[in-house]
Amino acid sequence: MTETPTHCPYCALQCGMTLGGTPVQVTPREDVPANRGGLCQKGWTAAEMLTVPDRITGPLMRARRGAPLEPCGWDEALDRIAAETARLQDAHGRDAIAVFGGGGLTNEKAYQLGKFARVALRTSQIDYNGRFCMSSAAAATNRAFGMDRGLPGPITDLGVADAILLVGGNVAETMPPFMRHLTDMQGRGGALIVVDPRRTATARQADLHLQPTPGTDLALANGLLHLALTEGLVDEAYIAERTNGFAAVRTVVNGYWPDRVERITGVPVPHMREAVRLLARGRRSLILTARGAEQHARGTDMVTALINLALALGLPGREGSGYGCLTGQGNGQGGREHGQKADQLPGYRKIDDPAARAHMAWVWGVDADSIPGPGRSAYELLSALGTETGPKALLLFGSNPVVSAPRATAVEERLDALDLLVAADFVLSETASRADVVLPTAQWAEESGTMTNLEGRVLRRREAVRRPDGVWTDLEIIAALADRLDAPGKWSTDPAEVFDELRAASAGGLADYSGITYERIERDGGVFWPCPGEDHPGTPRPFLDRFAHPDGRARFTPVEHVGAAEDVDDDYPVYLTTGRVLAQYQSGAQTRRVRPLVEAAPEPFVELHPDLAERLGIEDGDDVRVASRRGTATVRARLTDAIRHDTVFIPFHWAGGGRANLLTNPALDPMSRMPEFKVCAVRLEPAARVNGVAQ
Ligand SMILES: Nc1nc2c(c(=O)[nH]1)N[C@H]1C(S)=C(S)[C@@H](COP(=O)(O)OP(=O)(O)OC[C@H]3O[C@@H](n4cnc5c(=O)[nH]c(N)nc54)[C@H](O)[C@@H]3O)O[C@H]1N2
Ligand SMILES: Nc1nc2c(c(=O)[nH]1)N[C@H]1C(S)=C(S)[C@@H](COP(=O)(O)OP(=O)(O)OC[C@H]3O[C@@H](n4cnc5c(=O)[nH]c(N)nc54)[C@H](O)[C@@H]3O)O[C@H]1N2
Ligand code: SF4
Ligand SMILES: [Mo]
Repeated sequence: MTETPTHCPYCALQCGMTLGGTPVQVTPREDVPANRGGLCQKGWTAAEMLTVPDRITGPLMRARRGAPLEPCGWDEALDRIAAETARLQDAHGRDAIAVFGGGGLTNEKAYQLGKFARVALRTSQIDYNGRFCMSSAAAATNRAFGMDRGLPGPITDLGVADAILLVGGNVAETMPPFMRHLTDMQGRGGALIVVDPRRTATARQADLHLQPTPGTDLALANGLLHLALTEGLVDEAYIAERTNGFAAVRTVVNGYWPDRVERITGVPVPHMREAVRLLARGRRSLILTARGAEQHARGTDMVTALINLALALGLPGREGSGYGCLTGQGNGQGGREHGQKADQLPGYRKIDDPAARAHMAWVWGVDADSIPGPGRSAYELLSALGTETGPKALLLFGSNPVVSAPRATAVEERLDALDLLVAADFVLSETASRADVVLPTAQWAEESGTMTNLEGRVLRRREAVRRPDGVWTDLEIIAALADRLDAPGKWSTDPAEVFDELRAASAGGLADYSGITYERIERDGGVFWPCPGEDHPGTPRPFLDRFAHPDGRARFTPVEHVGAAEDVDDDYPVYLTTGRVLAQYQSGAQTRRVRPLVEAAPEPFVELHPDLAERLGIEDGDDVRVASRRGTATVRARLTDAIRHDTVFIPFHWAGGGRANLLTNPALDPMSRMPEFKVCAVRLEPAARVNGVAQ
């Protein structure tokens, strides 16, 4: 039986696994440092996705809005898309067609999708779900370091750290094998400090848990830096030698004296003092953020405050230390480098940079003037669909925004206002089921390509099983559409060929992949970018000698706490935060189809403190109506004293009336355009039951 070494279809840890046998069996790989023989329940059950009964194996189309989706041929489906595209672009201009991608797509697909938008459709209207994911951390690291790469070094650096401050990440549920690196560290005497409004499974493993009000991490970070200054813990020599701009930050954090920060965050002063001492105690410390610190209307500034702290302690650019963001989706890192972002060209180049445009025009064999400029960011794009001035058609590859976008009902209205919605997916997700044309794609183990994991290590995803008849790969779909649109240049359907083009496209850019080959990845177990030549070893730790700004220095930026975009008041007196549970992935389009995962996490719920529940007359297991200014969701109450009294938590993996995103606030960060998924104001009440159904 052939055994194929590959990686998990889900999150950014990209755990190594071997696939083999019939039916396909998953075996964890020992040779991949990220998981070293571990997998989470989603990884163990990943093969079940290959045989889900409602897999789509042929294109579907509806004759008109309101008519049912019916099977059709590939030519018919693709011809209709091409004809409608031409008609809409003739009538409304090139930007009439929008493209929405995903951080789960391989590097090859992400690159080809960006090229398709710019060269075949010549639309500026492309963005992707990564905007909802780590865009605030990306904006903050670009500002501070001149470059955005997830972790500052190999994941094994974590196991030998002296201390790790993890802000807004619940890795025990979102990347379970990641915990090994943290417990390795603790086993060697290192300290884990977790900042989370909930005492999560991760927080329970911590040496110190700080439990702030959602949306107050910036004040906390400034408070920690204030304490570091008063206790003489900042690294003045490093600040002088490797950074710019500390004076302004010093002035701002002066105003964040401990009692004030305790009032804003609810974190007791002794806990803050302890956290700073632990962080400053050894030579190797890391500050890591995940979505809890980033998905805010001031997410970029929040991450910046934490980077300021890291810089003041002299951590970034030293082996084994630094600041890192935990990317989320399987290719959350690579997906943000190769041009599916509204403002970006491949190699992490800026789309409004004339040199970048000239380079890409050369690679693509087109005129630089024909490459469109920057488009709308994800939520702005979704909100513009079908409006007077917005796109009239949307091509969707690898996202399910009906469940995952903020203020989901408004997004549904926009999708329904389109002339044409096309979804490429392997199942009828809630968004695909609203489409006019559905194109069935190959998935994960049925195709090959590369993924860049949270370390910045480029890995090989290998084909292990034959895809069902009637299903095309995303690259085949893009090539067939490019052909029908008479697009110039080459549109290969072979991932290896597309990767070679991507290498040339990225050459000289920040995310330079030009020295990475499939052979090298296989031989070395992955290659870290940047890797500007085949004789270059790759870059596990990018900032050891210099930061990526022209002067080689990191930049401090002073930032002030402003609080959540929507604060609690008499009408909506409770904070809502949202996130994940172990057994479900994202919008649930995949994991809600895998039986053991459904058994483990069958339905949405709201986590609330027993004291709050008592005040509201809610008991464990009751149906609860949770209302915000955007809408109402009905979910099951789960009482736990692990959450603050003033905050409730709803995971966002389910569709329908229990959707967390019926409630969330789409207030956007001014720099990253990240929506505020992690805090809004809600009201709770027991739900009435009519004939046994919660109302
Ligand atoms: N099981 C599972 N694993 C996943 C995913 C999944 O859907 N399911 N998705 C993957 C993806 S794409 C991503 S982005 C990652 C996300 O990984 P994480 O960031 O770890 O996941 P979340 O649950 O979104 O948020 C983490 C924590 O932030 C806390 N939090 C909420 N508000 C705040 C706040 O204001 N401040 C602070 N400090 N903390 C706050 C929440 O209580 C929560 O415990 O997970 C990846 N892995
Ligand atoms: N309230 C709230 N909302 C959130 C978040 C939160 O914390 N709270 N987190 C946000 C974050 S971090 C993220 S990353 C988003 C994610 O949310 P989504 O963008 O909805 O992500 P998925 O559910 O992974 O959707 C991927 C879809 O594409 C399909 N798919 C997977 N791989 C491929 C492929 O290779 N090709 C094609 N054509 N299709 C594919 C899957 O079947 C699925 O239907 O949700 C965001 N929404
Ligand atoms: S932690 Fe992530 S990559 Fe690893 S098995 Fe679980 S879902 Fe897959
Ligand atoms: Mo994400």
